[in-house]
Amino acid sequence: MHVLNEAPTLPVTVDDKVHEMPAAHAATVAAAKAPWTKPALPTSGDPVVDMREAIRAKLAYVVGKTPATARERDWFAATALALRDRIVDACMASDQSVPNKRVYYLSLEFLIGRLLSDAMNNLGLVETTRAALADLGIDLGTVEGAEPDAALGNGGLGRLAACFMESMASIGLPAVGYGIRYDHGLFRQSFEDGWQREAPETWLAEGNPWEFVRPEATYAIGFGGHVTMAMVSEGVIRRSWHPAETIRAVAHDVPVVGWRGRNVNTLRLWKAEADAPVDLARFNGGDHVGAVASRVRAEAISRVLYPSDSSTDGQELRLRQEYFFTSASLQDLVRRHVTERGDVRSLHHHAAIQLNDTHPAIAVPELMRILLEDHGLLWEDAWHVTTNTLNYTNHTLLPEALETWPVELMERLLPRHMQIIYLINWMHLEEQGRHGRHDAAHLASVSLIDESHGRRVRMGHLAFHGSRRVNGVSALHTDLMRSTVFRDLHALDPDKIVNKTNGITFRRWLHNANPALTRLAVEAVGEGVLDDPGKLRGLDAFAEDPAFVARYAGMRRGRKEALAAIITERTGIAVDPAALFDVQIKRIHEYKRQLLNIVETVALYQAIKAEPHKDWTPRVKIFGGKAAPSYTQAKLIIKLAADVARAVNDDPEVADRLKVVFLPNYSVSLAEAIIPAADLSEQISTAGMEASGTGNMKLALNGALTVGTLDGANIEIRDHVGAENIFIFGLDAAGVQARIAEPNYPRDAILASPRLAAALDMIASGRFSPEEPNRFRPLTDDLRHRDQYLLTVDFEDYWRAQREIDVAWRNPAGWWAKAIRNTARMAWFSSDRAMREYADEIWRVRLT
Ligand code: 26V
Repeated sequence: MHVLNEAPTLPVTVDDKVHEMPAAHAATVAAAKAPWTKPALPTSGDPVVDMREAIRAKLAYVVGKTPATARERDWFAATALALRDRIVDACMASDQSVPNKRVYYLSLEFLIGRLLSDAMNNLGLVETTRAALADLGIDLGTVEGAEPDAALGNGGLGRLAACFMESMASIGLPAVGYGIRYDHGLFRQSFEDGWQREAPETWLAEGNPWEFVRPEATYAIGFGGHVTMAMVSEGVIRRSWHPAETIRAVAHDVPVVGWRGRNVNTLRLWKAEADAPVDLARFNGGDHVGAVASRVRAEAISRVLYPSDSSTDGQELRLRQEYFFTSASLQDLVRRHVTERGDVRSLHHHAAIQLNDTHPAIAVPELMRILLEDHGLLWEDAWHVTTNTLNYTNHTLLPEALETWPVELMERLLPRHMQIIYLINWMHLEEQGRHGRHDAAHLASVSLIDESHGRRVRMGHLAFHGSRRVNGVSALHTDLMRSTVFRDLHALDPDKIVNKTNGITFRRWLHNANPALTRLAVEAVGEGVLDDPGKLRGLDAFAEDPAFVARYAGMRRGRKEALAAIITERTGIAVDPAALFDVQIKRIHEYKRQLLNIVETVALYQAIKAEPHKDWTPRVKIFGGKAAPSYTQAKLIIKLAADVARAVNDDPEVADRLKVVFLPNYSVSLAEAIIPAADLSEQISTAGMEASGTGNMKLALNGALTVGTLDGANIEIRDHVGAENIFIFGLDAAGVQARIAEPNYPRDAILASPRLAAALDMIASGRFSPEEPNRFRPLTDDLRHRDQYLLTVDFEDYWRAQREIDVAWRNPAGWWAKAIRNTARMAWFSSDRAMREYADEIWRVRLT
């Protein structure tokens, strides 16, 4: 047997002691620590005047406009640039010393939305900026509205990464987020006769005032080619990779300022550029188009965000994106570590890397490759460093969303990595043998390669095996990880899987999105609530205080009037702000069961028509969310919602007691407008299928009552807000598994519920689609014969819960008491709490 690498045997520390810094590097670090003094720009002593002049200067000298010619977008750029200077000041003023340990958060998605209000609020400059702009005759709200959303994510996973970045900066955790600077974020959604249409999103069309381009942080990323082997000394073999193609990754930094401006972290997004802009040989040969072909191919990597989060289509470009950003990020952080500490062997003492789902799982072989090839470590040492630096978060157990890549594709695109994966796997399986586990079924289940339908690399298994800690995102989801997808791997190392229930940043989802509620909270329990969400608990004492309740209800009424105006402006539908606003906002997925909500809407419609004179509780059903462009069934669900909306909204017999609205182009900004106006939050996924949910937390925090299943974080929300303040229905995860195993479940459930049968019949009859009567047969046939998501089974209990909600709404004092208790008891769901738990138990970073 040969040795796996030729590196000289240097001592490797296996403990967690901090290393002595070699003298040469100590000097570099000392130079970096030289104190920074702020440029002595003139100041008037009046912060509003200073801000006004700063904005005027940016408008003139950077944007190149006068107040007379400036458009709203220009005012936004000028304001953002003026604020960015303050962020730089805050950054330079904060502790510049090298932290003992940094967190690196690798995510293919950061759904950050708009940044202006975040930055102003965290710097305490909202009122100063408002007054400065007012001096110039400009309304702050208009300027905020001119900022495009940075929609660099699909949904929950990407938004979680954005909340975590904000929280890490706020709690003073030194961190760098790494991702891709997509030219085009998530597509823009519009409706054409109720059908979803997609258009490219163009957030960078007029540049991005928040970012700093860092051409000095550029890395070469290889693809394809071949691997050579050389015997460098007796029995010592070194392999090296010779890529056929290299692409440049150029850093673009977005500063992330924390609460009260105390800390500033960086979100480093990579842009793909060609090694050479034109192929000169081809150009000179007259092939002018061919000469730029490789550039087009290279730059395609950061061109567009993949708009599906429901199934892997195994496209090569997606794998290229994953490797591109993972390699650039690892090269960057290893270089930073070596510059600061001099010795790559201590990487795990000073860096904790978090893999946000499996999208960066190629980090396992890539970090190994860097350590083996670029730094000459021995295999065992490289493996020690790798598996003590990496950690992996799983965000879904749905089989169709678990990433696997064909071995053949990996061998072609990343031949060296495939070799490393084979070797990791070989050692992993050998280890099983040493523990007496020779049975084929066990080995097949823990292998990094799935051999059952073609040979594919299981990215979840790879990330799991290469990580020190693996976490789920709610208590239930983590339990299911242990008992299902990762059962056998978990048995090998029972301490590896830990739970870290998700959280949300209260700065964005309470303070910025809902200043009226924030003011109420501050008045009731004091300013301290802005720093310590635990103080929200004090609101409990006001839940039945008539004066407070009146103000809380008034606050909600204001938000509902504002949302009603948006609804009318965007859909032409008039809604009554006094009605119950019933909200389901999230990606359109069968497991999230928007269809359950629509079928219940149809049943309610039939009930109203049957008893038109009954005193029905007025409701507005509000939907928002995008379907993946290739997800046919999800797009048909949107169309059904639109067709039902048309019938219901126009029916004089319903007389406004039921309205159905589908707001187009759901986004972070739209969420910020909807959530404070919601009375009811629909969290109705099939139990066991929603890993956590975070919209559920945002809505409950803002005082919406939840109607939900015992799924994901709903269970923990119930535990916090109290079972009497939430409406739970349906089967639990164990019940779902048991019921799926029973034959005939959809048929039995439909037979048992005449109401459900009638609603399905109405949809199937073409009543909502007279121009195409069979349009919704794919939906109704599926429910009648398959119903993978147990909609029919949960329907009756959902109906019961909804009628209970109708009754509860008719008792305003009771309703508002529940709503206030929801707000009061949601503090635990702050992403600050989540980040402290990660810091303690996964990253082992001490917070100062
Ligand atoms: C999966 C895939 C599959 C391959 C194609 C591209 C793609 C893109 C994204 C994903 C990730 C889907 C997983 C996800 O978003 N999970 C959500 O994570 C939230 C944060 O933890 C959690 O609250 C949601 O319950 C969970 O669905």
